[in-house]
Amino acid sequence: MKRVLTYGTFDLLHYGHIRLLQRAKALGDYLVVALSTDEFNAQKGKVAYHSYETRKKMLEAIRYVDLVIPEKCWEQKIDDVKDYHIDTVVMGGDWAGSDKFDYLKDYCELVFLERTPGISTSKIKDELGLKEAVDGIEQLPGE
Ligand code: C2G
Repeated sequence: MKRVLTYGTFDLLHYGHIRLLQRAKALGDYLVVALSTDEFNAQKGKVAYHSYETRKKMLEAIRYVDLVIPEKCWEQKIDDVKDYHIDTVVMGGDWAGSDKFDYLKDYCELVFLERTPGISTSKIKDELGLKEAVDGIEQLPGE
């Protein structure tokens, strides 16, 4: 059984995410998704619209996904590869060459897939005016 692992925030789940998961699963038999926690997103400078629990439930409903685990820090990847007996780590091409992933090629196969053009979570937020709304909520005092 070939086991595949990918990482991400997967907020406002969209077709680009689905295509990534579909192609990642096609590279093996079992797909693990390491989902960024809300706390780790803060480290990445991201604020997800959906909570970790909601994003996890949405991913678990996707036929290509076999297991969702938390991504809590940049440094957990080697342990993830070992703990889950991973053969291949897959990411979108925007991560190709990144020092956050390149070292993994000493531990497993590393595959970068072309990103789906024309769609992203930030584009959705911008076009639906969510960015201001989310920023607005963040700025409300005391909540
Ligand atoms: N993606 C894609 N096409 C898009 C948008 C995203 O192929 N149009 C891919 C990204 O390349 C990534 C995955 O979908 O592989 C998840 O995207 P994000 O949720 O934006 O992930 P990111 O914030 O880049 O988190 O430790 C690594 C990070 O957790 C990756």
